Amino acid sequence: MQFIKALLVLLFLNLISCGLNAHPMMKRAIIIDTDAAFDDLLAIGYLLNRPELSIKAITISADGEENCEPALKNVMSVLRVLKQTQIPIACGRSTPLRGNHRFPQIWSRSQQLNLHSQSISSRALNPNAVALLKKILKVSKETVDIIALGPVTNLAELIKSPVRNKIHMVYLMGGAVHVPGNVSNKNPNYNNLAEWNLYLDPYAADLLFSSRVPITLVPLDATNQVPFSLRFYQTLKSHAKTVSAKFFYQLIHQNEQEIKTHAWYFWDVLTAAIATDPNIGTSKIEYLRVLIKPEETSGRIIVDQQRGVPIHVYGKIHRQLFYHHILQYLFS
Ligand code: AGV
Ligand code: CA
Repeated sequence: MQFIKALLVLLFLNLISCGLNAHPMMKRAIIIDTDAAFDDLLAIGYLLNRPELSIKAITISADGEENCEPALKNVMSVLRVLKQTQIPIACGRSTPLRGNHRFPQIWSRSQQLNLHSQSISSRALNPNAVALLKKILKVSKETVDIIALGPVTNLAELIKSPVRNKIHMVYLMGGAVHVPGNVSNKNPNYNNLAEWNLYLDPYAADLLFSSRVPITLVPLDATNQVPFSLRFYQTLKSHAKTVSAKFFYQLIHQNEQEIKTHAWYFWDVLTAAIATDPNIGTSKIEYLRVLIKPEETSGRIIVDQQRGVPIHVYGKIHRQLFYHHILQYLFS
């Protein structure tokens, strides 16, 4: 009798724990929207290496740092190295929804990266990112997080569709809230308050912000705290032992010059890390809005208690914890 009682108690406890933990093996669904620059590739590598995530698709914002074809090739190189070529990828349109802001062509690093050995089918070059995003959201049983690492052109088109209700959170690298922007770095007299990702398609950024889709913003205020320091670069070198760590080290090494001039940050990698570990920094709600016009302030974020929308904004970052994550998920 005693034995049966104990068995029943055990059975009961087991049922409760299953109920609390309905799908212990369920992975968190993620979509990455990226302009496939060099730190985007590190961010993608980081996310692919996090075991608790399931990356459902990678879409290219082709009006950012890279055009569609080199961007696809860059992303495919990462998928090959990490043996995850089954993940669907698609290009978005190559122009902003409105306006004519563009990246300086010399910043396109894909030629330097020399990753272009693979061939791309002409079908992959069709700008069907928005269709892929809609499909993934439609078939997904649970809500999906989107990690946005470039201009938000694709997302602004996506949120016109009712499937936007399946978006749980957009983690966005972009903007400068209480610090100067980076668009003016090459020309200090020009729009010194905007950040590149929002500047390239300010109209799309405004649509996304005003849509009320939940946004967690990782602006320059946060990313300025995680530079590619020379010291950390040396640490990465000594950790580059596996095939994939060597690949990522090589990517970084190709940009040694920028790292030495202190112009580089782990912009997108920090955003990916925050999406997976919110305790890497602290955030608070701010009421924000994106300016589209006039040109001198186009793409700039302003705090506006009346007309702004509530957004989770990251401020202070625990730099050591973040660097530790890079070593653990990109270099081991
Ligand atoms: O503004 C930061 C965004 C991030 O998504 N990008 C780089 C990251 O991928 C644009 C950018 C700012 N400064 C740059 C950038 C620079 N000096 N070189 C290339 N891209
Ligand atoms: Ca980027």
